[in-house]
Amino acid sequence: MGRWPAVTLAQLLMQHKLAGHYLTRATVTCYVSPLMERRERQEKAVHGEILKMLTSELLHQYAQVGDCLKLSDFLGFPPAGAMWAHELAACLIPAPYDGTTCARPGARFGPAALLTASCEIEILESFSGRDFSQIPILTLPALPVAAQGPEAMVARVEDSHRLLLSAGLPTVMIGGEHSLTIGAFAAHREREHDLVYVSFDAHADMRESYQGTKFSHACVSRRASERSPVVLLGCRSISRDEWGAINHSPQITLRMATELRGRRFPQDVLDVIDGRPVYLTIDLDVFDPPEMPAVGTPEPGGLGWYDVLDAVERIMTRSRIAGFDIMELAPIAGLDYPNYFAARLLQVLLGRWLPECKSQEGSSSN
Ligand SMILES: [Mn+2]
Repeated sequence: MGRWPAVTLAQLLMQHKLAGHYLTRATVTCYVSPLMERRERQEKAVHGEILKMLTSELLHQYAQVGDCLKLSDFLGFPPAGAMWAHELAACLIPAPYDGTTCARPGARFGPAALLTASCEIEILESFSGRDFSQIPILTLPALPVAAQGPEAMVARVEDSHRLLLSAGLPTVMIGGEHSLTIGAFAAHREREHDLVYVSFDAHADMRESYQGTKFSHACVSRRASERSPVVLLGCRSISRDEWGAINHSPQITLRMATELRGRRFPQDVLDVIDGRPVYLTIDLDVFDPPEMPAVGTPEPGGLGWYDVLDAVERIMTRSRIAGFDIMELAPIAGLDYPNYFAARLLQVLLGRWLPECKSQEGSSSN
């Protein structure tokens, strides 16, 4: 019980591509007998090389059809030492989409900018003291964009997450605009019905619909609130209608940026979460624009680096984070700092998050 199915990395890459391309529920699992797995492990060094060749061949095929780009591996590392999918610590899903962005577009370039910057940051992560060269993290090819519109793209994100989660893989999405979180959250919510949606965002994203679609970046929290309790942290831009929706819904807890600035954290938020699993979404515009200017819709008076990290740490003392995403990086040409900021944020969050996943994995297989 609790054993993750054995899926080779190459199969996973192929399945991910199929899921993105055809929106199917492609069969994800390929079970092998324990005996065979043991033999494979003995031959791991050899197979690792075969895997590498197979993977690069698959990626070459993607490039040929032009629908699935392989970006840099996070921190410049392929998932060293991992041969089977269940040996991976996490899968990163780059989602380069900004189809409903209404202010400055560019979030489609966010995943590539974050991953490129990540290749230059220190492998040893100072906050957790973890050596990331020893953590097998798979950076999947960029999710192919659905040209039909945001609903189709959200469905594609949902299918991809569902596929990876069914293989027991912890997922992290790199955006891309915030609307895609609707799909990621839906896939997680399907597996964990008591999931709480926790959002760090300058905006409430509580609109019923926006510019003709319910799958806009401005409607993310509203869609989540239809299924689960929602906690909005760091807000400072809310429309009159959104205030109405927030005040009328017992499902929603709102804490403005002023309540979190200065490394403070409203303790009562933990009572709302109350030990339930959390899906965490970070819209980078929650940060103060001088710290994080590379977002489509900046708002003054945001949170600082340590405000957010402290808050996440407080949440993790009481709850398990089921999955998370970092969204809305819209790179500014000639200004690299925000890309490094986003890359380091991903690394620090992974450093805090992954031990929890691994301990869970240990306890579930016993
Ligand atoms: Mn926002």
